[in-house]
Amino acid sequence: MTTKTIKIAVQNKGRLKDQSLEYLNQYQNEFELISIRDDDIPLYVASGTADYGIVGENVFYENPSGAKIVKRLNFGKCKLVIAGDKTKNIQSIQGARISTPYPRLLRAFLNNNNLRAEIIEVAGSTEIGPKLGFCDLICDLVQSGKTLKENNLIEIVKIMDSEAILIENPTLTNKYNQF
Ligand code: PRT
Ligand code: ZN
Repeated sequence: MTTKTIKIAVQNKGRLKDQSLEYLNQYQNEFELISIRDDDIPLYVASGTADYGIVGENVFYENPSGAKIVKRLNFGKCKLVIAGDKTKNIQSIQGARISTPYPRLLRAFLNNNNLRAEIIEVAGSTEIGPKLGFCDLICDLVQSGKTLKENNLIEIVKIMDSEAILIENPTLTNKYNQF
């Protein structure tokens, strides 16, 4: 029987990189690492270019791919929230302009709650939008809450919790059982 080196897609730089490598170091196996931007990890795994991947749940659900979740990894914890200045509350969402790097997750939340709002997709630095008048509210990740505070923003509602997850190509189920 031939054994094939398992290919694992991990973030090439950024918040999940070091802990992803630390997690994989617990195993004896030789892995072939594919280092890419986190947004592309679900697609690489779903297409079979990588067998497994490590990515945040927020990225996994924002980029539907067909990859399957193997397990939650207990690092990279954060939450996706809608936030605004202190004059804003849950009623402020209806009709608001909300900027976010996660338009799909925000759209699903709005639809599930019968809310209508304008979604403005941005790549980053979401938190400076309201004070520049670019948007009324933001929808972004929060960990310590420091960035919201620095921008005089408060959480209005939580959309989801997120942590790093191990995902696999759907055709692989139970083929490798080292994880
Ligand atoms: O280049 P690439 O596309 O791969 O990286 P990226 O810039 O998209 O992602 P990166 O490296 O910033 O984050 C990777 C993953 O880490 C995210 O997809 C989340 O799953 C997870 N994660 C955990 C976080 C945070 N915590 C986090 N705090 N990702 C981003 N943040 C940002 C947040 O956007 C906000 O601007 O940190 C700021 C808030 O942090 P606090 O501590 O001030 O609340
Ligand atoms: Zn990214």
